[in-house]
Amino acid sequence: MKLYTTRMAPNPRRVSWVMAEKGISDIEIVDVNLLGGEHRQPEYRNRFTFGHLPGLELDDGTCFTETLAIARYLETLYPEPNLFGVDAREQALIEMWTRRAEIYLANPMMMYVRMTHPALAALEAPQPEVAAYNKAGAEKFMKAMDRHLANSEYLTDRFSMADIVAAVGIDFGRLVKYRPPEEYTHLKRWLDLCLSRPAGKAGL
Ligand SMILES: N[C@@H](CCC(=O)N[C@@H](CS)C(=O)NCC(=O)O)C(=O)O
Repeated sequence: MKLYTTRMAPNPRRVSWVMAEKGISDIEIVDVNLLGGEHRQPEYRNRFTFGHLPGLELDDGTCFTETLAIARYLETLYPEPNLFGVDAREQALIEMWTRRAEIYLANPMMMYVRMTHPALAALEAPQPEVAAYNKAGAEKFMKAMDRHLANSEYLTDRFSMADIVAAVGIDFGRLVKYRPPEEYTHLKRWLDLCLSRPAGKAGL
């Protein structure tokens, strides 16, 4: 199995984090030069259809992208520690928070940083108004998260994939020196807790 990935990028970091939580070390790592556009070359695109990182290539030649598809595949192969839920209730709650975190937080944060950081102009021309719109959208979700986290240590009853998606999404903002609004104290407590995990540094 080969993981096509790159350091510092948020989607690859989510998979690196999952691998570190599960102690997975037997997957070959192929470093792809994102800013150099290696993922947009025909060799990569033909393999994965999209020029997206991370991508997983199985030993039988099957290739797929999408962080959550890769993370779920790894969960099946390396079930412990469980990150996606052990019963119907837990699976539903983790799925809900994972989807919320990806749609309303991680994706807008990614667009905000991408439309702001000068080095990322190599991927797409910066557009300040798009950056501002996405930052505001992410912060609206952070406010709701802060309310929820006032009564919950993690997004669900215990640390899960949802926390990885949300924490990586917010922490990607560090690239443009972004910090969540200070009044979101419960969010800060939760973010520090997630980032202090040994696996929290994976992929940086
Ligand atoms: N929905 C995809 C998004 C993957 C994605 O956008 N990855 C970024 C790196 S964080 C990428 O490959 N960008 C390439 C580009 O924009 O050219 C996932 O969850 O894996």
